[in-house]
Amino acid sequence: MDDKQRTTANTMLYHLLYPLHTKLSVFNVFRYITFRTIYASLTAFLICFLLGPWVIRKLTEMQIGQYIQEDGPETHHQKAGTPTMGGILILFAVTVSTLFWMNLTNWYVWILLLVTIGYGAVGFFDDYLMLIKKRNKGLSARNKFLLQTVIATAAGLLIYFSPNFNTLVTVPFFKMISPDLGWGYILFAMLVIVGTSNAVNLTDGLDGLATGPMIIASVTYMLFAYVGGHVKIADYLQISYVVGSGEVTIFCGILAGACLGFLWFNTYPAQVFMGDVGALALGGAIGTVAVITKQEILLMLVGGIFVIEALSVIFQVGFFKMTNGRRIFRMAPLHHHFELKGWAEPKVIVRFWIIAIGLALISISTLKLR
Ligand code: 57M
Repeated sequence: MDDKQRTTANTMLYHLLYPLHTKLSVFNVFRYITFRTIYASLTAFLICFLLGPWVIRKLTEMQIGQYIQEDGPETHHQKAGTPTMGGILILFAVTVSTLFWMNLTNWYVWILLLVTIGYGAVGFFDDYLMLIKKRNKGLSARNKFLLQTVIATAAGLLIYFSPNFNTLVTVPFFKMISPDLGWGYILFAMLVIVGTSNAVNLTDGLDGLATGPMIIASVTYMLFAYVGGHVKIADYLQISYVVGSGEVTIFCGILAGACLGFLWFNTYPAQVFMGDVGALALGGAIGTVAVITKQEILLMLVGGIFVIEALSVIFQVGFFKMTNGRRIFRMAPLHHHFELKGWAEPKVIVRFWIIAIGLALISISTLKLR
């Protein structure tokens, strides 16, 4: 089955334009996942790029500016008042492009939107409370975790009950090992989604630091979704074939496009931050992509930067508590450590991007290396 056959697509644009294919054969291209991925990415990119200045102006007018923690690195104090909650724009671009270009009869499309918009709403609430309280604290960690868990469990259940979805877990580098988690898969999916969302959120502490690796991870999963959703290629590469997951390729392209458009404004020196509304949503989205494409564990490598940042916090906080105030790093998450060592902000950011690209390449090699 090739990508043309599988997508008796039901996108809005498809409905509008495909009937014309009898008159103009060029409209046949709407059936191809590859074609729709390219234009869906461009749509998301252009929405962020073109609406960015207007959104930044509106956020500034509404005084949606960042409160900076006093105990952070000094260089961050000058960032006070930078408009935040730019993630609203990312969410808008992702939703519009998804509705326009993706096959709306595909179950996975709705699960992806549920998590992305659901986590965006949790983040929005968190950012909003932060603005009302006029300090760098929004929802309590407990409430945030609770809401994230509810949404991720709903997604886990929906994925579990998706037609033809199996509960085997792919272990990178070990083709012969794929444990079947049965019902436990729902809990596993929940952990992947919640964990990734929080890890991306922790990473989002320097200009473009989360946006860059999000683009890299999305492009990497774009490839995995395409090959894993294509029965012949999946068979050839001996990876899990997930019926209908080819459509997720388009969603990954959309994530990458939206982040790229946002990065135009979020790159150093940032004109806007994404806020929790963006960070939680993007993390939840890529976590869900990893589950649906059955490349769950691989996300630890593809999103290695997010993992390293989260681990730095876990170790720092653990060590801090166990030793009554001693530290492993000058400050966690890890990017603060390098800042306090005197690295210029862009140097930390770009070096983290370079590592993310390296990790993505190693991840792609798992298609052959096992
Ligand atoms: C949110 N938020 C940024 C912006 C962004 C457990 C603990 C380690 C948690 C952690 C924490 O709260 N992390 C989550 C991190 C904040 O950015 C906002 O938050 C959104 C993402 N959620 O979109 O709206 C600041 O980050 C900077 N920033 C940029 N450019 C960007 O594009 O420069 C963000 C985006 C912004 C801006 O300055 O204000 C944040 O860092 O607050 N807590 C921490 O990270 C704190 N770490 C800490 O306390 N470490 C301790 C250990 C023992 C827990 C230690 O190592 O000693 C530090 N964070 C800050 N100051 N700001 C501590 C000091």
